[in-house]
Amino acid sequence: MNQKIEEILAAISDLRANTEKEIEELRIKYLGKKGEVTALFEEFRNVLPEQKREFGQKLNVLKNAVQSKIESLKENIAETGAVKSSCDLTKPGDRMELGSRHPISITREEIISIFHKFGYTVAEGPEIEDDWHVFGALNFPPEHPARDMQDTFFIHANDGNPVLLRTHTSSVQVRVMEKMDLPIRVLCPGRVFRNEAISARAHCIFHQVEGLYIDKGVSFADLKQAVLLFAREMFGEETEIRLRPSYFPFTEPSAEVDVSCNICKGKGCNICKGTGWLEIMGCGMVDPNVLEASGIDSKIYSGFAFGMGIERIAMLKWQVKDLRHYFENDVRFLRQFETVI
Ligand code: 2NL
Repeated sequence: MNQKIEEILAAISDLRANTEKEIEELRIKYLGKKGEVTALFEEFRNVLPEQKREFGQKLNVLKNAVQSKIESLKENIAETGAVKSSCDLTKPGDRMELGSRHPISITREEIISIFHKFGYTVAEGPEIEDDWHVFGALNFPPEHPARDMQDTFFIHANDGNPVLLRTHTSSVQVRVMEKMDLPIRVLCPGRVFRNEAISARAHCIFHQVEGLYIDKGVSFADLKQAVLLFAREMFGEETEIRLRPSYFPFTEPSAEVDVSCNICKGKGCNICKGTGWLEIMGCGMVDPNVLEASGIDSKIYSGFAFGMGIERIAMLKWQVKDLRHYFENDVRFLRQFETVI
């Protein structure tokens, strides 16, 4: 009996309960009709008369200890709604980390908002394309090197028709020309894919914005003016442009556009490699074959188109030296753009 009293006394200091139901279960375990303490009181009847005084005192101490433990568990629950914990609920919480826009998104939105003022809307289309929308409708001859495995990611062939990843967003403009009423003024932003070795200046996935304007009487002068206004909105009021003759299968004539270097103001620095000029895009008058391939009468309508790499525009704007920063998502790089928008 002595040993049992000691055991119960040792056990009660460690008793824990989270709910009133659990406390009631403990009360029944010790003090209920068939409880452990109640059983000891039953046993007390058989104790020798000379030992009754000693055991009587011990049993009363035990009963009081169990009762006061149960009372203190009840108080705990009434005070906090749960057992007191080591957590200080009055302390301020952890700060929520806010993300920032990616520089490619910031640049894409800026390009779109500039052309929005000139009346351009945005169109998007599939990244996985067929040969017709990427090459055929854009006046690429069957043996053109851009169709080569080395430049284009081919996925598989559908009844002999290649299925591939688009190498430019012109494919979306072809879809617009096939479906939409004229005149057309559209911007096509999106990811494009080229099978190139990754370096500081090239990546196999990059982002483009292409633009297309088709109406009666659209001229090369209109193209020059649109490009000049865009360059001044994007790079500053002082910016000058220069057009160099170039070649694309889908435009004739074609040109590459340079802007005056806004770092050295045209004097020549290491950003513009001493030339005072930076290339920003390619452009040209839409080849009549391209208009006809999408069912537009090239005797009545003419148009211009342009295309630019978003990574390149963002590199020029913020002097990013290595294209790979855009794809690595290193927060030390990304946090620098927190204050831009
Ligand atoms: C560049 C050059 C260019 C176009 C894209 C285009 C689209 C259609 C018809 C005609 Cl549907 N042209 N797009 C025209 C000239 C240049 O992109 O350097 N892109 C990064």
